[in-house]
Amino acid sequence: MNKFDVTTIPTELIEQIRNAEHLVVLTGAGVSAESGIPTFRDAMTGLWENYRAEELASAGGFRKSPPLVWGWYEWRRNMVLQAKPNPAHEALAKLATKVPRFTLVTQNVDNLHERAGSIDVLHLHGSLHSPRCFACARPYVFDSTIPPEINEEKSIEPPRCSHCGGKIRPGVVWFGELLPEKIFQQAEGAAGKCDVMLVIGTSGLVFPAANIPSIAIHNKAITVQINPTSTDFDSSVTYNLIGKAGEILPAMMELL
Ligand code: BV8
Ligand code: ZN
Repeated sequence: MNKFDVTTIPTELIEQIRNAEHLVVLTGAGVSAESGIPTFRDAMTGLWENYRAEELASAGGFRKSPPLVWGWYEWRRNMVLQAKPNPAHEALAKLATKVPRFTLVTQNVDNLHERAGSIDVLHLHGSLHSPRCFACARPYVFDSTIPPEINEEKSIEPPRCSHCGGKIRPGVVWFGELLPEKIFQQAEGAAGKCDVMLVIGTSGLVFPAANIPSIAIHNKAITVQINPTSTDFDSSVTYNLIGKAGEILPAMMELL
């Protein structure tokens, strides 16, 4: 794919971001792609290639085969801990300082936004870094910050809860599970009040997270999609910037 041509960023968009009262950003797996983190569907490789993501990322999938699912999450967590935030994460952390109000909502379960300096990130789908007991929900603390060397893809027996002996599960929201209510309400509220929203690196296939941009569009906010491929948002956003987040966002910051 050829490099994004920064001169195609409309000047009126830069003005609109500069004058934004409340800027909301929604990110999906695409914002971590340039950190080398496979997007959700790309993560179905090796041991997991014969499974649908919706199957593994579910309580039923975990009940059926805890080691297969726990191994998938530990492989993903290990990748995240070995990865670094990319220029897209860094640009968003800087962007927060340019406007009076800024809300960052993410569908991602990695901690790359935080490691780039973003604060108060609303994680709609939880986090790889906050496991808990599947039985009593007590939080579990990984016994070492550097995960076991899980480079190859393998099944791993999940650890046990020291309180009740239950299996430890990833701290993510699985398919069929409710999103964290307060966090989702905060995200919906921000989407309903913002005057500008950036929708970055999401295919918009997963609900109810995919409703967030529609709330902003309905609320007549200026909406901008940043994605190299087309999505259902193409025809309803104000601006569609076709390209990689790691190229477009730093270019935008230069112009701001
Ligand atoms: C629920 C954590 C209710 C786990 C994830 C309507 C309303 C409500 C629910 C539903 C509904 N219709 C269907 C449902 C059910 C289901 C759903 O949405 N299914 C889909 C498959 C149709 N939703 C649920 O189950 C939700 N729960 O609604 O509960 C309920 C519950 C109980 C009883 C009654 C009702 C829970 C959904 C949360 C699932 N958990 N993540 C984990 O990570 O393992 S979702 C997961 O997949 C990700 O978090 C992400 O949100 C989603 C998609 O992942 P990806 O495809 O990887 O990423 P993304 O979509 O962001 O696509 C990548 C994009 O990046 C692409 O567009 C690509 O072009 C772009 N890109 C690539 N490189 C770059 C780039 N962009 C910019 N720069 C680049 N360099
Ligand atoms: Zn327990």
